[in-house]
Amino acid sequence: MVRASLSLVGRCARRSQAGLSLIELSVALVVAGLLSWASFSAYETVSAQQQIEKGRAQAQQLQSILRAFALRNGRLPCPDVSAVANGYESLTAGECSSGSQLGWFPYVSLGLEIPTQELRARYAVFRAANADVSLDADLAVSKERTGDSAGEANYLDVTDLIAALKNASVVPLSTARAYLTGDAGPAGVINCGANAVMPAAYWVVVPLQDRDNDGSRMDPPHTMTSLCAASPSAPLRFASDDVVVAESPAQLAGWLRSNLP
Ligand SMILES: [Ca+2]
Ligand SMILES: [Ca+2]
Ligand SMILES: [Ca+2]
Repeated sequence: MVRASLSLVGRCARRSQAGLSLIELSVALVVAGLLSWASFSAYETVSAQQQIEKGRAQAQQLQSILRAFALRNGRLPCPDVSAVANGYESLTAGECSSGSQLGWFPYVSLGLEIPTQELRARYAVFRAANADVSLDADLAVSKERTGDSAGEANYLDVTDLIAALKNASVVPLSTARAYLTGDAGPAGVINCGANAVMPAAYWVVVPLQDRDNDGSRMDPPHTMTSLCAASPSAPLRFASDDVVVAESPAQLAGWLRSNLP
């Protein structure tokens, strides 16, 4: 009898031990789940940050190449307006097709390889052609604007682009040409319609991921058809990871003047 009740106590103890370890196991599973969720989120944050660093590096490289091209050719590149993004400037008879002011960055024409989708940049260039060459501000076309003749030192060179940039800086701001909106700070709200801040000689937008889930890698305020870009000083935003580099006509003219060959 004593032995029987002893063995009953033993069974109860074993059962309660089994019960406890089941509770412990489920607690352990929940903790493990939380830990792996936390480390996954941390991983996601880190890799998003790495992506943005990659986008910034890419955008800066494109800006250096644009500036070098401008110094050498006395104009800015013409956008690649092909639907397939083949990487070539959209030229007609060797000149930037009229009206081509927004498209893809012309990688191949500038000696680069076309990068992966998320790094493939949109590009806009300021174009305000004028029949009076002393007022012409078509930055994608090489034109003699400083009265030099063929064979003279400054014939069709960067000084003619600087003249076009000077003209561009006094063309009234228009949303029909490349321009910048604010930066959610000193330059005002990021709103293409309500806050056009300044003309852009060019802007480059590296889209990275589709952060606002609208099916396009471009995020607000950027769209595939808009001539508007956020100011490069705009901070990172929840619904946008797009990276912008841009210069106003005056800024680019200043850079070119201080880097004249
Ligand atoms: Ca000239
Ligand atoms: Ca994006
Ligand atoms: Ca998007």
